[in-house]
Amino acid sequence: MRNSSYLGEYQLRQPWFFSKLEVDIGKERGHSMAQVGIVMGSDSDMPVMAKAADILEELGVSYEMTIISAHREPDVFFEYAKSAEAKGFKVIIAGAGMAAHLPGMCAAIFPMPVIGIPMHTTSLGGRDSLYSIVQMPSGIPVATVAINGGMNAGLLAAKILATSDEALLARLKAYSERMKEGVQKKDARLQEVGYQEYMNGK
Ligand code: AIR
Repeated sequence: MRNSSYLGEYQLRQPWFFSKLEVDIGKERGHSMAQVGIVMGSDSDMPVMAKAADILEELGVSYEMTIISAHREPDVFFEYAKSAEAKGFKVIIAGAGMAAHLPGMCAAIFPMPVIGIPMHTTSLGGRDSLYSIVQMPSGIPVATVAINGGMNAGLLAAKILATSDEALLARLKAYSERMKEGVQKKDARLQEVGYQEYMNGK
């Protein structure tokens, strides 16, 4: 989805817009209330990055979502990465496509974990983004998830935060339990009706 009005529509539809408002109020007081910084190279990355935001919402983790292109506005990018620790971020989730330098450069500046999401691309199927993000030199790690792996990026950020947050850990365990029950329900139906009816009913 490369429609430039997409972001505006998404903001109107999604509750995170309201957390963003809270964060803006926090910013005026000189600090961010968000634990996770979600940053993407373009609004064309939004559908994938939204999946990270959705799971953080579900798990009750605060975040701030931003569009910054490391190539098209390097000064804005540098300011973002430099101020991220002071704003209170504990993890950054950075997604970009093509020559995707945003996650790696965030990791070069921000001293806490950076999770990189390689975007699928039409020309090279996302291998360009994947290699740009995963092949970091020694000393500057980026925890890279799958191509378009927005949801896992959000989950990984939550798991990192859960190492020092008992309540969040409990919510993550409950989430895993719901996932397990979902698979078991599917298998129970398969055993009951057989694969042909299962496929027809899908
Ligand atoms: N991008 C933007 N600035 C630097 C990079 N690498 C990436 C975006 C997006 C892709 O380029 O993250 O995945 C295409 O961006 P756009 O704005 O042309 O749709």
